[in-house]
Amino acid sequence: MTTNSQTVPTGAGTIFALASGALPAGLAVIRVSGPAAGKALRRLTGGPLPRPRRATLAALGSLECTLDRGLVIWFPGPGSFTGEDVAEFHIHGGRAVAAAMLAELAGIDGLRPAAAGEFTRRALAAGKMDLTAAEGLADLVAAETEAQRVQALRQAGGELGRIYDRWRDGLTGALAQLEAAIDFSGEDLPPGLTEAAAAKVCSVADEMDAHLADAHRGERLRDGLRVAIIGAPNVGKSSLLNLLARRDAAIVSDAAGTTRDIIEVHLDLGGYPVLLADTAGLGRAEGDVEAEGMRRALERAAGADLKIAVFDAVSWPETDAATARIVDENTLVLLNKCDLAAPPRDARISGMRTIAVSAKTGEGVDNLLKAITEKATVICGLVESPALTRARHRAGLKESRAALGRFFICVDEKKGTEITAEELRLAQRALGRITGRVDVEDLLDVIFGDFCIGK
Ligand SMILES: Nc1nc2c(ncn2[C@@H]2O[C@H](COP(=O)(O)OP(=O)(O)OP(=O)(O)O)[C@@H](O)[C@H]2O)c(=O)[nH]1
Ligand SMILES: [Mg+2]
Repeated sequence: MTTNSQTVPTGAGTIFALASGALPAGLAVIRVSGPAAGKALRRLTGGPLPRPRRATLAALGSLECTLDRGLVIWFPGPGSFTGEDVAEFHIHGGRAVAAAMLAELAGIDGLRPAAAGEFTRRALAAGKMDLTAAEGLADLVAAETEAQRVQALRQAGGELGRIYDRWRDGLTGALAQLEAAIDFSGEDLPPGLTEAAAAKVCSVADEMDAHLADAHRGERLRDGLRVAIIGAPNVGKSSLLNLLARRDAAIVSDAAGTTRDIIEVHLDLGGYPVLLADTAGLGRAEGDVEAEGMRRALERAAGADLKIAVFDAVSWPETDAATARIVDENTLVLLNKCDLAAPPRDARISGMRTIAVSAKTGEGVDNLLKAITEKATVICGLVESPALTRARHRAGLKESRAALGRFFICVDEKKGTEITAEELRLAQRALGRITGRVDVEDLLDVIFGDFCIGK
């Protein structure tokens, strides 16, 4: 079984920080964690510790003056977020109230302000969560859309970490069998020991391959789907962006070549995070600026998860060749300006069905939104098994899988048991780095550079 052997170096002492968001607000939450948390709670309430995990109303402050009236909650360790004694103060969210409370806490012996991410570091140190769960928690705080929230909540609950732990346990079992072979070499060994170990490893490798062949869906959902609007000048690309964004993000005019650079807007479309890009019209470049605009447009189209190719309904069935060339199965094909000319329902371009819209009247936009959401569900929708969500996870898994590949070669070529076992150890270690079961010290600064919770 997995043992939690993490040792996370954290600063000593009792830390405190504002755990809630920007002030002023209705409420603010200050969290204190460490051996002096109980002392801080008693000092600020002027009474005994309240019953654990019960919100209790108290006047907060010093003997001389009350700073605020609020709720306090006492979480004695180890049953707390950090595993240490934790006190929470739910106060009014005024700037002066929070500042006075923080100053009062700073004046208590043994207390100091928390460093970025320090509460989470302590939770990791106490084995309250693995590294993927801590990342999930950061993603949950950052989640802007419904699908992101669900993915982050699953990861924060440890779903992803449990899969990697299970694989690591599988490799540990196989390694134990090989190590037995090393220990008893020269003596009579049960036949087929290496083969039995290899069979175990094989099932882990198969699961890993399936997990890695996910078309980056978890990362796409976390980072946002990149959607590019492409088309000839004046077909209504910027009008469409503005309509979807519900604001005038891009300049619209009847002069061809209005948009020269890429204009991006962040949207929540059907629960999916979308980074929608308007681009310069494709056509004949009149000068260097137009040429560069077109180059950027094509580059964006090539890097997009989904393209929206816009054609003019008025000139249909004549279509712009440069736009038609980039149409593939990852493209939604639009005939815009259908308020001026209604194309037939079965109009196709480059073999793809078209969606008739009018960026001017909003006609057909519901169909477009539905089509985008359907594509997004295919590209990054949640599936039953949790998806990896960061390049860090992918790199660790690839490293682990590569070591397993070398392990299989060693088995096939009947290399020494010692060399064979070493590959398993490397694979196991790479998995352990993802969950922070090993080498977590090296990873923390990288990870905590990324986010901070509770500070
Ligand atoms: N009637 C009608 N006019 C539209 C529609 N969409 C856009 N237009 C008009 O078409 C002109 C060009 O619109 P834009 O949105 O600037 O077109 P664009 O594709 O971004 O053009 P460039 O940036 O120059 O490549 C403007 O006058 C718009 O008002 C539509 O659905 N119906
Ligand atoms: Mg434009």
